[in-house]
Amino acid sequence: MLKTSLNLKVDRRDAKLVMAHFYVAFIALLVGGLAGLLQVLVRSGKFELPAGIGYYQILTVHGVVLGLVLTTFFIMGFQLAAVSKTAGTFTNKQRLIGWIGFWIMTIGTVAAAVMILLNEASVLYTFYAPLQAHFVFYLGLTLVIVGSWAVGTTIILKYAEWRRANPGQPSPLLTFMALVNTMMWTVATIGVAATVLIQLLPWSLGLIETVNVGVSRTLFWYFGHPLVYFWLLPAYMAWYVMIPKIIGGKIFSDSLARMSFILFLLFSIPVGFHHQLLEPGIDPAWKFLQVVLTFLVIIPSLMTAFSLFATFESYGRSQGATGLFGWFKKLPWKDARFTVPFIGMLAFIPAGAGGIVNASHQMNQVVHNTIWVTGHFHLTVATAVVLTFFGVSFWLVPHLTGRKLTKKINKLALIQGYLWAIGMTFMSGAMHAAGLLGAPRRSAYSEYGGAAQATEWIPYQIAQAVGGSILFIAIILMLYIFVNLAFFAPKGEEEFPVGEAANPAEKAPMVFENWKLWLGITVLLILFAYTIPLIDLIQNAPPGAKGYKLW
Ligand code: HAS
Repeated sequence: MLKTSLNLKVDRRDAKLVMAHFYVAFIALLVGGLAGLLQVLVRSGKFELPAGIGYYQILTVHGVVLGLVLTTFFIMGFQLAAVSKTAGTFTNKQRLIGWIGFWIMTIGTVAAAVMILLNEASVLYTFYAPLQAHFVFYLGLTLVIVGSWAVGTTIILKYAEWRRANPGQPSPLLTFMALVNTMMWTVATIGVAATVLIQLLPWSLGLIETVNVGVSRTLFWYFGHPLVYFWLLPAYMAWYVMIPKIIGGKIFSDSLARMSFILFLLFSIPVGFHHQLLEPGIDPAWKFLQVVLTFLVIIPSLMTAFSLFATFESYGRSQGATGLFGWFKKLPWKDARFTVPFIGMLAFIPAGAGGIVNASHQMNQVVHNTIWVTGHFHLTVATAVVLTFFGVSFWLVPHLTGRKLTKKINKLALIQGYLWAIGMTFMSGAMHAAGLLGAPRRSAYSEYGGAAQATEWIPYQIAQAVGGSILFIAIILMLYIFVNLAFFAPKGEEEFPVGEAANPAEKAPMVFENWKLWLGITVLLILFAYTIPLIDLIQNAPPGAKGYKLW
């Protein structure tokens, strides 16, 4: 064990910074969850929004607040906690930069949220041009990103300090992972910052009249795909490092975990075209290349699945399990810190399979822009990732607030996880099925003039409403648990679980810490995958688009 990974508790001052991020994240869960409930009710055809509130306004609230705000704030808080715990307490300067970042992100969030609530920015979370929002919305999003860079700087500075103090040593695994995710995020957000600052902001201010839609979507997806791995990697941090400790087992291999994170850094970014397979203006050869790279980014997830199975099986066998699946019974099913993220892992198997369908160029033609895709991302981000974040909160929030996860709350947490699994099976299952029948995504309820095909979708839309309502109950339960763990649970000590590798003698190769090498390959891959298609999109652009406000 390295000396700095012996930090028993996250320092109180660091804990405050982490909790500040969590407060925003859980407020976002409330607001976004409510919007989600309203949406499924509207889409069932049995309910209309009151007071002239628009469906697309609510959909924008839901996507932005859950997809961008909840995730970014939770992840930044979680990574700060992980680094503080394993690389040591932040210096005052590092923490100050973290606080500055937190406030910039919060101000940006409020600005964007106010514009959506005023119905000035009902452009959905992808804010595709030529839909045009109020400039304050774009400004708000810019601030969220700039703020996240500042918080990321805190992590990078701590990592650098640790490396200086421990020359020749591999950094603590959790710190390493948080660093990789921070670097991926930084490289990826350059794309969205570019489209917002160079295209959308001046366009919404009237400084330029038209916008090149192809370029703006390409820059968005250059960011949009690594964005989903930015959500996923913190869940993988919990799966690789915390879950083994919680069950009483070991990390299968420290080096394998690092390698899978490096592969994410390399392959997460040059794959954005798999979101644009049906868009004109991009040569199919470049789409094909990015589909191949997409299949490469599946490999680290398969490595993760392998490693998790190995951890579970080794632990089960060490407890006397026999037979092919005997280990399954030995897992601590009554511990919500394990079971709730485990439901997330289970969901990630069909979720990942769905992703592979999406990425397959021809099959994408069947599912693209149908509600199948919505079903896919409710299994990935809204189950695998979010249930893992909830599982983390069950021990991290009391650890930070000096309280205990009681038996009663543990039980409620389990119920919350089961409810989520049931609600999501209904909702996401129905979305997948309706999508295959052609039901569009991003659309309010419509009978499409009584078309026979549209009537086929209605039973599935009712199933979505049933599932969505169960999910909303689970959200309320989660909020109750969060408030309890933050303010009311009995005082005490809650463990911050950090697993150890099965073979402690195995030292991770130092080449994993060679950032010039990894960032160099990352940049080369990006240049290779994007330079020519982007030049093409600019040189052979159709006339630019004026802004539209269709709501
Ligand atoms: Fe995706 C669209 C392809 C993963 C999120 N995706 C989306 C959108 C979102 C999203 C939000 O190629 C919609 C964007 C929009 O608004 O338009 N996705 C993939 C592929 C993967 C993938 C190939 N997606 C994710 C993750 C997300 C996410 C992760 C969020 C966190 N996705 C696509 C494509 C589209 C797309 C196309 C565009 C569709 C279109 O046309 O618009 C892969 O990374 C998936 C790999 C995963 C696996 C599974 C590994 C399983 C593990 C669990 C092990 C379980 C254990 C427990 C050990 C190979 C690690 C088991 C125990 C037992 C006892 C059984």
